[in-house]
Amino acid sequence: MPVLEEERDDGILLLALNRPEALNALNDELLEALLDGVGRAAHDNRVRAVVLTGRGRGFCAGQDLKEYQPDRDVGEHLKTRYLPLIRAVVECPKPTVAMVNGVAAGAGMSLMLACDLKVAATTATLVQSFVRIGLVPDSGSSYFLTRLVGPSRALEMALLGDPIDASTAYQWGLVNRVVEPEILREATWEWARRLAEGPPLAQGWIKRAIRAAAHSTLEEAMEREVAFQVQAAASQDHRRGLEAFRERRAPRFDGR
Ligand code: T3D
Repeated sequence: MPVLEEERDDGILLLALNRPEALNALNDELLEALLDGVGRAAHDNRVRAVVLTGRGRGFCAGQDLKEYQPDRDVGEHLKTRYLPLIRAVVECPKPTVAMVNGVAAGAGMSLMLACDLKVAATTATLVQSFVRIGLVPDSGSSYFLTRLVGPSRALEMALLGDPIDASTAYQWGLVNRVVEPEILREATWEWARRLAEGPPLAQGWIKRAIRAAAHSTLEEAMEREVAFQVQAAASQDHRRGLEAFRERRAPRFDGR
């Protein structure tokens, strides 16, 4: 069985971590497959939205601790395996959605946080488990968490390592939507389908603008908005959007 399963549904690419016996913990094979999958999605014009999920009862339990020796070069491993993956998800020009079916722990939570939108089952939990094994948040967790929930809650999660449930994650802004497990796929697809029908060029610029705004001044952000808007306004998708608006029908965007 492949450690990463792929399903295609029109413009939606589902990447499903498939090591359910280990709650989809990340070994090198899975890390490589994920980097490859996200990288291919970025360049495949048929893919308009990417959904990440886990098979079984977990989303992702972070680094596989059974295939890990503390005497290895952790810095090298993070730099060559985890950081490229997190960058690939964040920089993917297509919208990414985490379909959080169960526990997201350690770097598994970082992976979830790197996605643009998060739809969680009521049964999902999020845990900054690093501290429980004497480690510190990595793979972007300190960055994403602090920006999303502020330093106080980020410190609470990172220092105590207690799991939070989906409802708390929603209240804190870590996930966008919480639904019953039976309708997780349907609810995720509802958004993924809309994203897949959206204007790809504008979506790519939206992602870059919002991400960059987190560490920009107002002036820098407005300058960036102008640069992106000039390009968006020149796109065929924009003309199609305007036509559709005037004709009172849904637009068809194709990324030109
Ligand atoms: O160099 C580097 O790579 C450094 C990078 C580090 C990045 C990191 O991600 S460090 C953080 C690593 N992850 C963790 O510390 C999480 C460890 N897991 C847990 O704390 C718990 O399993 C959970 C909170 C995630 C879930 O708890 P629970 O009670 O629902 O499930 P469980 O019974 O603990 O686990 C179920 C099975 O999954 C179990 O298998 P078994 O023993 O019944 O055959 C368990 O061993 C396995 N499992 C869970 N997490 C991992 C794992 N196997 C390997 N690696 C895991 N991370």
